Amino acid sequence: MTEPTDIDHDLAVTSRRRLLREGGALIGGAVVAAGLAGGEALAAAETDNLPPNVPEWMKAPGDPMGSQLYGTPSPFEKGVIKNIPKNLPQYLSASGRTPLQDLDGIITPNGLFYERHHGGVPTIDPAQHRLMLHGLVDKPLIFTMDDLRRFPSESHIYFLECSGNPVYKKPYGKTASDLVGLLSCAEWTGVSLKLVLQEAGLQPGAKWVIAEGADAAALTRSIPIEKCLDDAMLVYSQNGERLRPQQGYPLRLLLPGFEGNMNIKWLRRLRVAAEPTYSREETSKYTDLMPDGTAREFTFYMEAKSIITRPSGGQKLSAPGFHEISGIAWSGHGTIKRVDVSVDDGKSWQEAQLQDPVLTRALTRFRLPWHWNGESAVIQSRATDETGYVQPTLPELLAVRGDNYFYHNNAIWPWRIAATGEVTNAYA
Ligand SMILES: Nc1nc2c(c(=O)[nH]1)N[C@H]1C(S)=C(S)[C@@H](COP(=O)(O)O)O[C@H]1N2
Ligand SMILES: [Mo]
Repeated sequence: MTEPTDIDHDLAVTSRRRLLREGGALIGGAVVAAGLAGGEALAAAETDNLPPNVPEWMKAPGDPMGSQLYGTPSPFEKGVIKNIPKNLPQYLSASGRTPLQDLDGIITPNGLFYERHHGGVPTIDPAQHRLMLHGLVDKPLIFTMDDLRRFPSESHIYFLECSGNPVYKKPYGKTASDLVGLLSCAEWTGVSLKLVLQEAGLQPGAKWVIAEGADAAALTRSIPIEKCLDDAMLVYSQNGERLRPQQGYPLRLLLPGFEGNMNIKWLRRLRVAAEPTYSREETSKYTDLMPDGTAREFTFYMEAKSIITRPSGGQKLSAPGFHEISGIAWSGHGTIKRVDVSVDDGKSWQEAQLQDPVLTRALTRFRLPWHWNGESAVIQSRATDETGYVQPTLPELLAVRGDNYFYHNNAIWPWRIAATGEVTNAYA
């Protein structure tokens, strides 16, 4: 117990015991009172920092300015990191997932943006980087980064998702991140690809743009011209700062709503062509085999999908009573129209509230207030996008696509809540 601070002078000095007794009423209900009582479990030294005492961090000035020239999260948040599987070789072909269950809102902080590389992360000097534009154009051009920054710029919030998110058959993994963490959302700034193509002048017969990355994989994909003349962007900034090396510094292609793989990072070349190039990544990979033996190639759009991130796998409900169910929904085809949530293993559904802004081809946050009665339950969410398309269940998806399918799994993922409050993957 120490000196009261200024704010206390008109208050009677309260004892810790009295606060605990009245705390629930003061801050609104049993949930919070239980939280205060939880403080009892703290070590004696730590309770010195609890009300009504003045905590130790108020007794001396904090760290001076300048101790961090680039900010980092609180040391108490050190567990909120990318999810990088330890059992997989992470050398050339690598992936690291966003910890979706630890994030709020719709924007992924740059340090937690998912990564997927096929030839490592190149270190590119922007002064030596060029974008070459050639093929079926009137005037082939080579741009420096400065040239590209002289074009009028634009910023948009879009999600990016790998089409192997998750692999198709058995949704393995414990957490939301394990399941669909190859998904992130950022505000991207760059130049409209249409503007840059117009600068070179498209020739008749220009139907595809072949994009190539400057990494050791020289990752190459064919993009239909319609997309290039619509909302495609050449991006140099992400959430206000320059792209991270992992996201394609200094320049990447951003194709809103299209599968992650087509969003070429470290972009060095655009060749305008009459035909697609049939690269490895669009034939042997990212193509799905249908039950009738035909290959579903050039699928492009990521279909409507959603997942509950809180409560989700690996978390634990502390006690029965009020819990907010919260999650994210997205669709490559446009905006999310509605999200329905079931708390009774799919028997009935309730419409969740969508958090503004609801943006096209961006993550949309949804919420549903819930009273957990303390019994085991299965909870899940189902997204509907502006086209009216409804996210399928896994059995529905398997019935249509069969056993040889591999990518593009947009099924519903139910979470099982045990009577203990523990949350697990209901399919695991
Ligand atoms: N040049 C290049 N571009 C690339 C890749 C790559 O390995 N090299 N990976 C692709 C894949 S499979 C995905 S899912 C996205 C991942 O983008 P991110 O690492 O910024 O999340 O980039 C795509 N663009
Ligand atoms: Mo990917």
